[in-house]
Amino acid sequence: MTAAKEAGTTPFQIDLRRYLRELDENRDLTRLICEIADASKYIVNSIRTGDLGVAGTSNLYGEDQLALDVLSDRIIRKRLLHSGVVARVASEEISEIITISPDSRGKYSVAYDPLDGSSLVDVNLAVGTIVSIYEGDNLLQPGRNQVAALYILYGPRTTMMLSTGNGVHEFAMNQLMEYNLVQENLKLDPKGSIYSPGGQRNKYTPGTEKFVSHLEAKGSKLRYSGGLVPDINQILVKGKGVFLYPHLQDNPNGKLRVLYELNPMAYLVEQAGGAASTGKQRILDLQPQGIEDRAPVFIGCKEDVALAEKFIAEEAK
Ligand code: AFP
Repeated sequence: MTAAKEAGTTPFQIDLRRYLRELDENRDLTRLICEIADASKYIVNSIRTGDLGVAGTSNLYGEDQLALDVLSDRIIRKRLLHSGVVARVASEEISEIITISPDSRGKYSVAYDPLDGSSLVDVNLAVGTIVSIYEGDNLLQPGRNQVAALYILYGPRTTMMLSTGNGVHEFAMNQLMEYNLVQENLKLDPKGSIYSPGGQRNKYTPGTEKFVSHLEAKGSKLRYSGGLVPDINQILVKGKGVFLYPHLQDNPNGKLRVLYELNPMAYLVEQAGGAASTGKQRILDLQPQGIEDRAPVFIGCKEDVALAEKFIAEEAK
């Protein structure tokens, strides 16, 4: 039975904290997730009204940081610092892992992208916060060891997609800026009918080109916003589709970051019955070498991802 049904209420009446309590989640993990949820209230406000300019600094990838990137990072980091349950953090906006508590017993480590897709804020498209959570202090371990992952999508509505390893559940921010359950246990169909292709098409390798041509030939609809969070959210909520940011002829690792983007998204999509692959191996089995690692990705409905892997294996022959 679902937590919503056990409580004898409609899903809309269950808030995030209560939902996690009813799922019998660890109290410290619940605290951590709720701290991130609280931080997102301030990020929403910054996105709505904040400075759209550059901060004059760059991140570990050498990309210009926007004032909003820096502010969102500070908002989340401060919450994690004072939560009392965090050992280490890594942010896409800072160049090293920060130790918050040297004693990691019973604590969590968090990798996060505070404002993914921030270059879309000036054109008023949707952006998001992505979070990956591990027990202990090791952030350089395979993503299959995550104990929770979530993203928050700042679109026309603010929603959160969360998994603590028991399915993936959607919450929406209400007028009091609290998250209430919208739907539990989202599931992906085996095959999708939308596709989100990242990277320049004329740089695709033959296997990826064949995969995308196949999707087009079967009538899949193109849905690509330039923001990973809204693109993955569309696939999860509609229950069908595949997102790719593949290896390119001049860039074997694609663009997206393993710790901050791929692992948490792969965890959520697998929890919904989907798959996430580099084209050659499961994303969640990658052993990160450093916080800056990138990898190609094919993520979404299981059969679509398997087909991409098949075409990519054939290109190697
Ligand atoms: P920014 O954070 O630099 O805007 O990048 C967003 C992102 O990492 C991810 O959210 C998108 O899926 C991807 O980049 C889009 O990349 P392209 O601009 O190359 O399509």
